[in-house]
Amino acid sequence: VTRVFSGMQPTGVLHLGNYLGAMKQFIALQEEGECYYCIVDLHALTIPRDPAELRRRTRELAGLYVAAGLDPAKATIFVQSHNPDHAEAAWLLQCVARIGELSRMTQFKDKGKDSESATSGLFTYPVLMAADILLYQTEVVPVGEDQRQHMELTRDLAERFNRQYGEVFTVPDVRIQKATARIMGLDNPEKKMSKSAPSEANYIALLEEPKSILKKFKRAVTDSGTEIRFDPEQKAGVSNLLSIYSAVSGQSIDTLVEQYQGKGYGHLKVDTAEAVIAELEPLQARYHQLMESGEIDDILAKGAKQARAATAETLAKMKEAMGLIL
Ligand code: AQP
Repeated sequence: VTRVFSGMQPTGVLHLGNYLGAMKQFIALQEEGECYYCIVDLHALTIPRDPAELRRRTRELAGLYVAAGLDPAKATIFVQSHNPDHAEAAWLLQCVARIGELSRMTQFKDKGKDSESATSGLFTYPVLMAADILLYQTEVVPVGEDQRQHMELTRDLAERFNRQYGEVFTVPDVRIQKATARIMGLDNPEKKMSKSAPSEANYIALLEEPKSILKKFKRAVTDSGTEIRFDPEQKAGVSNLLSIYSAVSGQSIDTLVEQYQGKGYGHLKVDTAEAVIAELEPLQARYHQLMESGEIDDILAKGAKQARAATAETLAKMKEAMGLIL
């Protein structure tokens, strides 16, 4: 069976981009692989957070994982900091990673490069991400397009470690779902939908009220034309609506384009909103039920045990290869 690992940060609200780009792949893969799905709370610390809010968001994300369809009987669902091997392996890998390659990470350049007060964790975070993945001898990592560069670094670090110290790691492959790899912001379809966007009009949160979802889609930025066709370059807004509608309805983009010939953007917006609401309604109902039941802490405790059991051997191999006494 294929080993699968991926994670999400318990920061901000989870949005439709995270769901379509990453989470839906997680759910599909749990049927065929040995899957580890992590809530990467240590990554969240790279930017100062309110501790109480971080704790709340961590449970919330676990609840969303399960409500969206991740099954703790099929996949290991756990919190990163509950398996101390991640932080330990990250240190070992920091002594393999180079300052030059970390300086080239675009996410670091965007978020922290010009700031003297950015934390050093923000700089080394891609190494922690590599440790997360490599510790599980992961073969496949389902992520959205924005993680491609971090995945290349992960592969480089695995190969370098294997060359320098002997074969310890599997070199993982990235899995990006082309059609939903980059869901764009509703208020600005030139940029990806993002939870750190300055305006709430940018994203649809997974727990958002139907009324608000409809309103945001109605106000989604499109273009001054009238023709509905799929052309991300010229018609980013309309194409984004088509991608979202197609992903939640299961209808192909070609079918949708045909269906909306001669109709206005307004129709497409309302129908996309309704399809999204229908997709999210059962998830929201399960989420509220689950959070009331208090089940989440048990699921996370079981996940932590399974995660620790899965990484002990690889961490020991890393230490031994690097010359530490076991
Ligand atoms: N717009 C997107 N379209 C498709 N996939 C996306 N992902 C994020 N945005 C989109 C994917 O979601 C997974 C979890 O991401 P994360 O928790 O690491 O957060 P992120 O990449 O930092 O997501 P955000 O929402 O964009 O947060 P900010 O604004 O803080 O950067 C990843 O697999 C990611 O690719």
